[in-house]
Amino acid sequence: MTTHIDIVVPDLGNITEAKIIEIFVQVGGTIELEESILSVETEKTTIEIPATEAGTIQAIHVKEGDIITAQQPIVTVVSTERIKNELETQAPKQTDFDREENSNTIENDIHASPMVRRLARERNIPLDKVTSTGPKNRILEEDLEKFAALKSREQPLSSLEQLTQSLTSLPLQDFNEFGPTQSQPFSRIKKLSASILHRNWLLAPHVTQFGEADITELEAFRKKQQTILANTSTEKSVKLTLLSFIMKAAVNVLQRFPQFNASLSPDQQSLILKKYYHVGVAVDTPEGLVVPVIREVNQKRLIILATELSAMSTQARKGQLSSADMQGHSFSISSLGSLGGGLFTPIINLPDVAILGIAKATIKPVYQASHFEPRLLLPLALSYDHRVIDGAEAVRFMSALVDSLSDIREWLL
Ligand code: CAO
Repeated sequence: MTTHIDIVVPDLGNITEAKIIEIFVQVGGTIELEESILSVETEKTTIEIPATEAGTIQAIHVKEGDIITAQQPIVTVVSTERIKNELETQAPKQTDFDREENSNTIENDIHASPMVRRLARERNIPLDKVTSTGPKNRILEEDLEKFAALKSREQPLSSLEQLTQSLTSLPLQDFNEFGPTQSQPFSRIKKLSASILHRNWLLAPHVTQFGEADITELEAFRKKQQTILANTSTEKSVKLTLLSFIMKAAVNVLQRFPQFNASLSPDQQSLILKKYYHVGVAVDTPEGLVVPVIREVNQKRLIILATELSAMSTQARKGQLSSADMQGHSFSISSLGSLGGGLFTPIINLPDVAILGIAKATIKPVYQASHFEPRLLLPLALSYDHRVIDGAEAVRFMSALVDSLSDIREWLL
C-alpha cells in the first residue's frame, strides 16, 4: 500500500478553473483531515480546498497566483492513516487493552471547522485532547483557548512536545493593564518563518564556532574585476558581490568536509551525504525572512553566481519566489555584513547540519613581520548541529574556510 498520496483539486461544479489566493501549508508541516490546504478565488466566490488525507506535506505542486483545474494534484501527503495501517498489519496482534488505548488517539471523530483546525495546528494543540463544547461535539475556538490556558499551568515538562506547547502558550495577559498597546498582525511569511525557526532552534542542539578571515587581497581582486567588468559590453551590469566569493569558498571547503553538506537520517542513525551543493541564502524582505536556494554552486562561475544571487534577492523582495525556489538546500548562508552590526549566531536551516553567518568586515591592525598592518577582516560564525558535528571538526572547517577566503588562488581556478 502506498503511503504517498496526491491530493487533487476536487470537482468545482460549473466552475472550470480558479486562481490560488493563499497556500496555508508548508513542506514538512502536518495537515489534518478536512483542514484547508489553500484558498482559491473563482468568478463568484472564494473557496477553501480541504485535505482529503491527513499526514505530512511532502511536496507542494502549485504556487500562489496559479490557475488550477479539477483533478490537478496540489500537494503530496505522506498519509498518517496509511502508515498506521501498514504498521498495524506488520505489528504483532494487539491486546484488547492496546486497541482501546490506540482508539483514543484516532482523530477521525473530531468535529472542528477548518479555521479551528488551522489555529490548533499553528499553536501545536492536539485536537483529540481538547474538550468540545459546541453543538454536535464541535470544537470551538474558545475550547482551544481553555486547553492552552490549562496546558500552560501543567508541570513538569517531560517531552519536546510538551515543552513546545508550554513555550507557545504563555499565560494570557492583558497588557492594557500596564499601558496603551496596538496589535500589529504578522505577515504570512513572518508567521511561516517564525514557526520554522522555532522548530529548528528546538530540534537541533546548536553550537556556534567563530572565525575571522583576512579578505584584504580578496577585496582588492574583487574591486579590480568589478572595474574590468564595468568596461565590458556584455557583463557591465553584473555586481560581483562579496557574498558570491564567500559562497564559492564555502562550497570549496564543503567538498573537503562532506559531513557539513549533509542531513541527519530520519531515524538519526546515519548521515545522508549530499553530492550536490545547493546553498540557501537568507534574504531580508519587507514581508520577512526568506531563504531562496542557489543551485550547483560548485559548477558555476562567480559572475553567474553573482547574477543569480541578485535576481533571486530581487524576486524575493517582490514576493515572487515559489516554494520550490526555497527547497533542496544542502548548506545555508546568512549575511548581515552590508547592514553593519557585530557577529551573531545564525539558526541552522534544517535539514542542513550547518549554517554560515557573515558580519561586517572592518579594517583592523594586524601584527605581521614585526609591525602592525591595516588588514580587512571578515567575522564569520558557523552554527552547527552538535548531534552530527564535533567541536574539533567545526574548528577544522572554520580554519579551512578562513584560509580559503584569505588566499583565493587555490580555488579560484
Ligand atoms: N562586510 C562589509 N561590507 C559588506 C559585507 C560585509 N560582510 N557584505 C556586503 N558588504 C557591502 C558590499 O560590498 C556592498 O557595498 P558596495 O555597494 O559599496 O559594493 C554593500 O554591502 C551591499 O552589498 P550587496 O548588495 O552585495 O548585498 P550582499 O551580497 O551583502 O547581501 C543579501 C545580499 C540578499 C544577502 C542581503 O541583501 C540580505 O538580505 N541580507 C540580510 C539577510 C538576513 O536577514 N539574515 C538574517 C537571518 S536571521 O534573522
